[in-house]
Amino acid sequence: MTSAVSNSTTTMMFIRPATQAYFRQAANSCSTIATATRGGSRRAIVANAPALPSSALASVGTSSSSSTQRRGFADATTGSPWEKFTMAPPDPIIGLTEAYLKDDFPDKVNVGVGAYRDDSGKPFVLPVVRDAEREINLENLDHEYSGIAGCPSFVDHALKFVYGENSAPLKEKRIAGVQTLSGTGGLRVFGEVLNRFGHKHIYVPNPTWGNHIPIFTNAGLEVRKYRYYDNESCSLDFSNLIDDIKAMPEGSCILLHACAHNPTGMDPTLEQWKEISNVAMEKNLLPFFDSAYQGFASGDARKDAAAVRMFVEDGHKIAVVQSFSKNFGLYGQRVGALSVVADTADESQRVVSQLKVHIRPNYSNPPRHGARIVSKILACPEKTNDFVDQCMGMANRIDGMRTTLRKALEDLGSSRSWDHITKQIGMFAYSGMSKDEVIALREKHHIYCTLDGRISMAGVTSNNVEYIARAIYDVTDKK
Ligand code: PLA
Repeated sequence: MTSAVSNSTTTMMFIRPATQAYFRQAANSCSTIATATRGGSRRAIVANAPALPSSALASVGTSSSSSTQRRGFADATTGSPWEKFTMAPPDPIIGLTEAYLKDDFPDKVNVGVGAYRDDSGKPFVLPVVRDAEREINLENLDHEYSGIAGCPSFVDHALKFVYGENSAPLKEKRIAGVQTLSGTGGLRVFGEVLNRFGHKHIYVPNPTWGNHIPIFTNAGLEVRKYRYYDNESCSLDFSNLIDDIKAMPEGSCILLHACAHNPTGMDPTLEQWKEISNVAMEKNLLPFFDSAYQGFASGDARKDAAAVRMFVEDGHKIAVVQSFSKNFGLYGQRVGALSVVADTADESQRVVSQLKVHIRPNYSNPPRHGARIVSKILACPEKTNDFVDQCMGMANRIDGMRTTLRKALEDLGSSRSWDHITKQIGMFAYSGMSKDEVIALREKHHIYCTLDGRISMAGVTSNNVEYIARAIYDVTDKK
């Protein structure tokens, strides 16, 4: 068997706004290397590079008490400690929004970052979120610190949301849960905890959300990839996925997207999840679910949690990180949770204590407001129903746009097949466009999507879908 389980490269593409040359340079660059002089020796700082070794961190930590090291860091001629810092590349996803905002073309389109827009292209605040906020405002709450593990009632609701009210380990108080700085913060905390408790590597799907790689690298883990997607057939590469899982060292941690895989929009079927669960059990793997789109994917939160719940029922001691950015539309409020299924209630308390050890020196404790909103909604059956309807409304609008975009491309007479656009689910269409086509889309038509051809369907509206289809047709068929 030839396994593609491989060490990741941490190369990340980047884009810059202004000129064609800029875009070309971005597309061709794998990393940006800057050099800094520190303590007399030159070090290479690579964009999205692995975390500094602990010896280097130690010297950073002590530099403030050492005038020699301070002098070594400063430039000899100007004396500025920052002289040698070169401009880092923009983030491959968030950097697109920055470039889009600078573009003054009237029909520009941002389908880069996965942030939901209503059909008029505006950011959408769920009405039930507005209601909850109004009630919270009337309560005249204070702004005291939260606990390190966050708001306990939020954590309770978050766990029920993903594991289900009737989850056995939940009832037996065997699930260790903490509030986190949204999904990203939970991923980072758990990455650090894995590293602290002896894991040297983590497996992520290829492809995966780009930020997974620097998150885990910075947490001290080597990021390895398992095969996930077949670009030829635009579908799940299931047999190679299973082969790669079988080739993983016993006990490895494997990151799985709970639903609406980012960027491909292709999830395993329930039968395929079962097979993954069985193989993971044979290899004694630690399944770690990134659940960033629960409810947002199919419109049904229970359905979107099916894989997580199946793995728990199969007896895996999984970990789950939840984001409430997309489903509740609380992007900037940074609402998330991290949880771990333990053997006993006592063990789960010990796990929480260790999670707190990592959170405290990191960001001390999480923000309150967004967690209060989610708690308020999930504590009230009526509000929960409103949430379900409104979340379904977002999922349905995206689904409708998938059909419209595909049809528009077909009506234009595109020579390519676009049926994967409607086969995929969740926020993104993994279009299959090449890097050059994506760049042409941006340069000629002011449409911003990521260099891997991922289109955020959440930014496609009745007003821009025709324009997007014509532009895609132009860069893929006409060239
Ligand atoms: N996990 C996955 C799979 C994600 O797609 C995202 C967000 C996160 C975690 C983190 O979300 P949070 O920290 O806001 O909870 N991905 C977005 C945004 C939607 C981003 O890149 O930050 C994306 O455009 O891919």
